[in-house]
Amino acid sequence: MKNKIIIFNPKSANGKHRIPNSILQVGGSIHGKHEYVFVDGNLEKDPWQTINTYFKTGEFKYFCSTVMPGPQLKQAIPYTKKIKTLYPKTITIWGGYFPSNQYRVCLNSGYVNYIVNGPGDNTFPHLIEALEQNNLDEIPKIKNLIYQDNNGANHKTPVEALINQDDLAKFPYQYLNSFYPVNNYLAKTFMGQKTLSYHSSMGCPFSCSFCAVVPIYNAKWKGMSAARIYEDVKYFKDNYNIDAIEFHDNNFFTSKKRVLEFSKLILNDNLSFWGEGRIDTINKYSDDDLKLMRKAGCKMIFLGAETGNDEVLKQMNKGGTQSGQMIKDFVLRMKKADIIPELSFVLGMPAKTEEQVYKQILWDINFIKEIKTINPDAEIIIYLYSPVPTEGSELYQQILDAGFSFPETLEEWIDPSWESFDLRKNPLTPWLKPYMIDTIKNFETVLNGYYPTVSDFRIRGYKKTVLKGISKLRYNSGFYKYPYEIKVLHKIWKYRQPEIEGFYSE
Ligand code: B12
Ligand code: SF4
Repeated sequence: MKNKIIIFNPKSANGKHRIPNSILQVGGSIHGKHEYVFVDGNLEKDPWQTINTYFKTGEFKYFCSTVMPGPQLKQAIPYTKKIKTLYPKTITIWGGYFPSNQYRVCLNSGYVNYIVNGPGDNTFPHLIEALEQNNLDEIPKIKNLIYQDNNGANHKTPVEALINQDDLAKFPYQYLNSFYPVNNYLAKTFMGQKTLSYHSSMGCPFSCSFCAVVPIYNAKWKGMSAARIYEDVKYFKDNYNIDAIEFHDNNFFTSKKRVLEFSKLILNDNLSFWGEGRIDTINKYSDDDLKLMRKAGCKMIFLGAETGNDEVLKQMNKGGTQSGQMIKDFVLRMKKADIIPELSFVLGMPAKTEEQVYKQILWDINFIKEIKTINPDAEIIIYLYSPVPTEGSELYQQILDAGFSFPETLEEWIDPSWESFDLRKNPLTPWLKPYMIDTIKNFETVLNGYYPTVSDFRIRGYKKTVLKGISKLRYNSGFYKYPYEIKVLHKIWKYRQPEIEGFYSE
């Protein structure tokens, strides 16, 4: 009898949860070949108990976890450690953005055996096959794998070219449904009563120097065809009556042809959709293209504006043609197209002097206000710059020179200060001083008071009017310090910013 496999999604958010696409796709890669179970930490009261019950049967040999930085580490780390202590013969396999980027600390822990570096669709079945047949000579030949040999040396096998995404195994929705009713994942959001989360492409064709996608995908991107996406969408439309889709791709709008084909396919399905894209890419779409997308249901697009300063854009290696002026022109175009641009800004980039760091922050705050004047519906997401270990990049060298370093043990990663770092809320970067963080945070609070996000659909009517009213003077005068009155209202009304746990949903 073959050994069984646990595929685990550690808890990532408190609210209503999304379909765990990472583990779903990993499960799909071995579906029908190996016996496996899904454990979704988001939906289990006590995931450890569920996992332990499986292990107690003696039938399970593999503990496989997807791991994103931030809250998921709080279950991934202690559970994996405990499993290795209680069931030492277990083979532990991690995949996802955290272990792919921070593989040294994971392997050095001694309780993570294998890391799938980037896509697992071929790597995972190969690895399981090699381990099941005890064919250890095969391991170095498996692409996208990171592991430590018996002498403690780390090995990174070659990266596999991205596979044709239409060749991916069908996602095992029905099997997932046998563990957790899929209907429960279809949340009410600002877009619709039942929102499907879908991931239709891997990687991204750009190399922004601050982005965690780059070290893994090296500017490669491949997407499913519009027809394949539509197959799944139609399945959910017919079986679950969904009315909205959240595309979780890093860069959904990379191929205009694909987006327009998809828009045509869903034109009469009464759906709304949201996705992530780039300003300089979508700016190349014609007004008619935008019109078609809007008609098809495109309500909002998340876009990395990062900064309006062209010099800093260069430092970030946005790798395209984006400029401050383009951002302004673009938000106006989006206003005319009736699509909400959701712009993310990265504040707190390193600079030569403390004064320059602070000056840039104040400059960006004013730029954001200018954007809001051009298009008041534009949504603003503010992140503090959190370094990503892009070895060999100029920016990474700059941050190392400035005295920044990552934790050396996995346990340190679950320290609250590193958790905030992951959430891009407290960067622990030596050049960003506490007074600068205060300025950014206070501005953010005032901004969210004066312009509450539409994605938290509870904040409307009188709540919106009151928030706007009490924030107006601060917003207009630029006095952002101690905005306690706004914070209190945010707390009472449980205001949810979308950047940490996703859109408010119920
Ligand atoms: C959905 C999502 C979320 C959801 C999680 C919902 C859920 N189901 O649990 C929410 C909104 C909660 C979220 C939150 C955050 N997220 Co998030 N999230 C994503 C997003 C958009 C999609 C993930 C996904 O489903 N991908 C689809 C699957 C199919 O792809 P995949 O995960 O890469 O999986 C493949 C491989 O990686 C590998 N693999 C993955 N896991 C495993 C496991 C095993 C065992 C194996 C063998 C293989 C394997 O095989 C898979 C198939 O090929 C990604 C970006 C992206 N496009 O992936 C960001 C992303 C992972 N998030 C990110 C971040 C930073 C966060 C936050 C910290 C937010 C913040 N403030 O920025 C928070 C906090 C995390 C938390 N709360 O735990 C970053 C990680 C960056 C980094 N530094 O590593 C990403 C990459 C976005 C980005 N470009 O910045 N997130
Ligand atoms: S365009 Fe977005 S996803 Fe692509 S490298 Fe830049 S920040 Fe990362």
